[in-house]
Amino acid sequence: MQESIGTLVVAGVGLIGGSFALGLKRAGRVGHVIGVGRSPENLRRALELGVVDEVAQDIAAVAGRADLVLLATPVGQMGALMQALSTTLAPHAIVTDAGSTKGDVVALMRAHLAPHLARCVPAHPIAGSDLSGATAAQYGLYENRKVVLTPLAETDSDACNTVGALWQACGARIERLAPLEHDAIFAAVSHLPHLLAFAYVDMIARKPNAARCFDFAATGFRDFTRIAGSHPEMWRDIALANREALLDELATYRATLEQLEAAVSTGDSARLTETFDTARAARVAWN
Ligand code: TYR
Repeated sequence: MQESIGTLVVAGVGLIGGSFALGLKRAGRVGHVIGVGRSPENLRRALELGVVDEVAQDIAAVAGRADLVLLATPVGQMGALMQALSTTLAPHAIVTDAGSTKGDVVALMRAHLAPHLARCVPAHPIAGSDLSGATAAQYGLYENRKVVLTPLAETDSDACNTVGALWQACGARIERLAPLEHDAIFAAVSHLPHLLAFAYVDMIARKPNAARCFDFAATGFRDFTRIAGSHPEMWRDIALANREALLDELATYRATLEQLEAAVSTGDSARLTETFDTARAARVAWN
């Protein structure tokens, strides 16, 4: 297992990839960071801010120098990146990712990096915010956050432990899950609420009196909708990548809403109280 790495290639130098690079730099665990991305403007800022030491627009041009590649783009771009990597990667190089979905990333690794699976470590840092881009990157983002690893049967323990150690150097705690369980859990506690927040704000924005509504919206609105300010492309890709689990959660949520709708319409106060009591107790216990 390596405690530190020579050259890190980060594809997607945003909040997540940028904060990983910064965390490793502060911990003295990385020698050189190459940032790869589609936006020259974002890469320029990443360089200026010292998040990366060098930039490139084409991952194939720099992947051969990588000891570790972190894919931190929206998951919809990861297949093409893996394909571009596959021919140039050094045999020892580790490939990991920061995608919010894991079943699709595992399948993409199998499809594009078949000869390299021993060095593939699918991962999901449970951290972030509604902010995005290199300017949002920060040193302490992963302090006391969970990072879930979903290694393949083929992943060697050296690669897995190295990735774990690097996240720990950023302050994170390592957990392991099977990809299927991972995707079911995050459909419920992350992907569904993001979809709901987007749907709800979209609904309000389309009202004829939207401006008046936003004018009077206050704390409850802010708390419920912060995540509707998240990166649209990232969340589109997550919704499509985890579609089955997300559809299950949506169906359950719809049924729950319909029950509440019936309770409101029939004036079933016992039903409303029961739902609110259960929810409140669970939420208070979680906090
Ligand atoms: N969007 C979440 C927030 O604003 C952060 C997050 C997003 C965490 C995606 C994990 C993840 O997969 O709090």
